[in-house]
Amino acid sequence: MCRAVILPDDFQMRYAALTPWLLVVLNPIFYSFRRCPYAMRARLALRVSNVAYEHREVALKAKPIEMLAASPKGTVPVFCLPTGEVLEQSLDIMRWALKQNDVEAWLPRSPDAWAFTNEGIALNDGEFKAHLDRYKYPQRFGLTDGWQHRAQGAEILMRWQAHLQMQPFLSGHHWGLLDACVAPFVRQFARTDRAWFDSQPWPQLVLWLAAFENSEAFIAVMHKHSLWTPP
Ligand SMILES: N[C@@H](CCC(=O)N[C@@H](CS)C(=O)NCC(=O)O)C(=O)O
Repeated sequence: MCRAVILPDDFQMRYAALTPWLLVVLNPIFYSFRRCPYAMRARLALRVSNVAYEHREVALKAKPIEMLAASPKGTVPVFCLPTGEVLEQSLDIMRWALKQNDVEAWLPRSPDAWAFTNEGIALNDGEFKAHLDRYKYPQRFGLTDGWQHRAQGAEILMRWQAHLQMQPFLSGHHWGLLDACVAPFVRQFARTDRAWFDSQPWPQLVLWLAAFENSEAFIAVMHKHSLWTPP
């Protein structure tokens, strides 16, 4: 359970219009893990939206029963709204947050921009994430090394490099949803062997990643929280 307030089952449907008012009096609860790239991108969107919420830092090896009761699938991030609605996907949390407040115009503004963003996120979360995991942890996948997957992940990064040669951000002229979704994963890829990453023929990608890692937003969302313990 997210909280002790008991709301009727059909509350969301009947009183959806009350959500902004409920948010004023009750903070949503956010279960997070600092190093998780999915949680990172959700934190980036929550921060820019300026929505108030209660941060609950969890250990993946000892997830609190409160989180598992709200979201039995057991992955972070999880976002529990005061209406009783539970968002269990980082992308849903990001879209929800930006729908509340998108002051920096992270959301795409045209159907074409949406299509490009959605395709890019699917590529990142699907193919790229699979290569990243196998490059970083080959033994977990019964591989002797991850070089093949590093090369395949690099092909995708070269596509980002091609975009960044034409525009400063993946989302266009300013940082947006696609950048925030992809950057935490590119960061993991880069950190596996930084010297190798920095010496590849993708100078714009290196600069884009460095700007992200040094940004106020990234530093803020990487704040170290103590583990949450139930009161
Ligand atoms: N599709 C999910 C993926 C979330 C995910 O896989 N999170 C990882 C941590 S980075 C997790 O919680 N894994 C469960 C575990 O390690 O026990 C999302 O976008 O939120």
